[in-house]
Amino acid sequence: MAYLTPIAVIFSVYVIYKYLVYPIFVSPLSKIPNAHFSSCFSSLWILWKRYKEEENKTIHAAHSKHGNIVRLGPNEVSIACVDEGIRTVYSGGFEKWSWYPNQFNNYGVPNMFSMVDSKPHSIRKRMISNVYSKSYLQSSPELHQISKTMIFSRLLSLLQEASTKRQALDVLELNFSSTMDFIIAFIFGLQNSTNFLQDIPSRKHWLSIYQSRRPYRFWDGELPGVASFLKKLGIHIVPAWVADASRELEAWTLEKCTAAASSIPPSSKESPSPIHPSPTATEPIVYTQLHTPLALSTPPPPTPSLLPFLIATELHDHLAAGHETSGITLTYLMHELSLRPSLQSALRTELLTLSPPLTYPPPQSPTHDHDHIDIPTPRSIDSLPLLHACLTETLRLHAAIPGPQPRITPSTPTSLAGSPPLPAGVRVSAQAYTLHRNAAVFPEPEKWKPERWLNAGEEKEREMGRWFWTFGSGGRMCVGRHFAVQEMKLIVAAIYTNFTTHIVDDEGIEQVDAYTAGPRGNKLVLSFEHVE
Ligand code: HEM
Ligand SMILES: *[C@@H]1O[C@H](CO)[C@@H](O)[C@H](O)[C@H]1NC(C)=O
Ligand SMILES: *[C@@H]1O[C@H](CO)[C@@H](O)[C@H](O)[C@H]1NC(C)=O
Ligand SMILES: CC(=O)N[C@H]1CO[C@H](CO)[C@@H](O)[C@@H]1O
Ligand SMILES: CC(=O)N[C@H]1CO[C@H](CO)[C@@H](O)[C@@H]1O
Repeated sequence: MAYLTPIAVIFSVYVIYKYLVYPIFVSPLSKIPNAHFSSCFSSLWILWKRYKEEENKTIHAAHSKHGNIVRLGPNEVSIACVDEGIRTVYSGGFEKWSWYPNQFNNYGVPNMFSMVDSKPHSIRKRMISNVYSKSYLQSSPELHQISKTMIFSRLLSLLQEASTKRQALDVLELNFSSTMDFIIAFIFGLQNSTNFLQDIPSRKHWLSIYQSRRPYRFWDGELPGVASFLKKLGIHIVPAWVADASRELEAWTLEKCTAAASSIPPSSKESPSPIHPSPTATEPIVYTQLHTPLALSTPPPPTPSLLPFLIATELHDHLAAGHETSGITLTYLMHELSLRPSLQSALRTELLTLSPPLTYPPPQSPTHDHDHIDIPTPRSIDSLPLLHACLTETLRLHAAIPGPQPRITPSTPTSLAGSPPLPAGVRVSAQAYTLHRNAAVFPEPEKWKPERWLNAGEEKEREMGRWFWTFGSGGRMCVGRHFAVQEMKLIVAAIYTNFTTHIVDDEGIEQVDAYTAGPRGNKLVLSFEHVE
């Protein structure tokens, strides 16, 4: 054994200590129950579960067995509680993990969702959040105009035609279309919006490239080094067309930004005079909101040519985050309602109290002049209790983003769920899927029961609210949640005022185990019948 020099001995002892003795026996994490016997010294098990798309299910099972905190890898834990749980992790001091920028940058440029550091994040969020606040959205003349156009000229006329012809519809695709048209019109202006509801070829093209990339997300998120190393050796685990698909979508968004820029009068780029909303044109609200402060920001963008990308990376994320999550939620809500005809009629009774009701064709407009029809105020739709309960319960049971939201422990050692203080740099996450299945808070958690949100009593409602995590919490909570809720309530109200729905084909309705979790079958086919 002549080659075993003292240096090699010291090195081996160090390696054994660092990779076995320390994580298994010494690390504060060693006091936390292991999800798998190997979790204390290896991440291979959890990586394998992620690769097989079983992560969320696996983590849920581990919490059911071991309690509110489990160890997933030598340097990774999952939590499933509110106190010393999501309140500690998501309300300050814990930055996002590199998993976000690895997957969610666009044009190679970070956006609000993918930024790791809280400082640039909060500057960006301050620029944007006003136009997504509830009070802004409820009183925005642009969104009012967009809503009338979407609901009466597009959605209801399309459903009326389908129901008259007794044609069943794939509501998943329909929902992606209506939520896309809504968010795009709000960001870029109605004149430069999509019309995915009616323009089926563009819709199919866009959605199919967007979704085709999903199976390759694992590599970018978890093992970005491995994919790029193998690529250098000429092995493409992520096919080249995935990058091409992303580039095509990014180019599409940049084009929309250019169009929005040209609809702001050039003389007043810094404080644009609003376009008066009309049935065909509205101000590009989010584009303008972002363009002005970014163009004037100090320090200025490193090069002026970066400015378009700073804007586009953000807006590209909003339209992606905005259409898919809301489309999935609407699909599950319509599925649950389609299973319950008597609930549909109770809901319709409630909807007919709106003033004016959302009946189609709209009573005030014999001429189909959309400037003269009106829709109920967002506030009045928002305050319908049964509609609210049905949506909230869907967001709970079928959270569109059900899985872990990874963060990193800060330099101040922090205890979680009764653990010893954890050192800096540990990956920690919670998942809505598990928080929403706490039977002490949500009895019979697997059942879709809107009544749990009706007359729950103040204390119970507060408790359920603390555990409700569909939109995350803290500084990185979903900025689009009020937009999503307002849009979804309006769409559901418009549909169930006029139609009843029945299931034609719901095969594969169960949710996939993925970051954004739609139905495995990628469809839900319903029939729409006129209300007598
Ligand atoms: C049902 C609909 C929606 C669901 C379930 C949802 C869910 C979420 C969740 C869970 C997060 C937090 C992620 C984390 O903590 O890492 C988030 C963040 C975010 N969402 Fe949504 N979202 C929805 C709709 C929207 C819409 C319509 C927009 C459009 C603007 C949007 C834009 C964003 C953005 C920009 C962030 C990042 C916020 C930040 O980091 O400060 N979302 N969303
Ligand atoms: C944006 O809208 C303007 C005004 O209607 C139109 O001239 C232009 O072609 C549109 N651009 C795109 C990319 O949709
Ligand atoms: C819209 O709803 C009203 C009342 O619920 C109903 O009388 C009318 O037939 C519906 N319109 C369509 C197109 O089904
Ligand atoms: C394997 C898999 O798809 N798991 C998902 C569970 O949820 C997280 C975050 O929500 C996703 O990133 C994972 O991909
Ligand atoms: C049934 C159906 O048409 N489903 C479509 C849903 O959307 C994806 C892309 O988003 C299409 O690939 C599916 O064909």
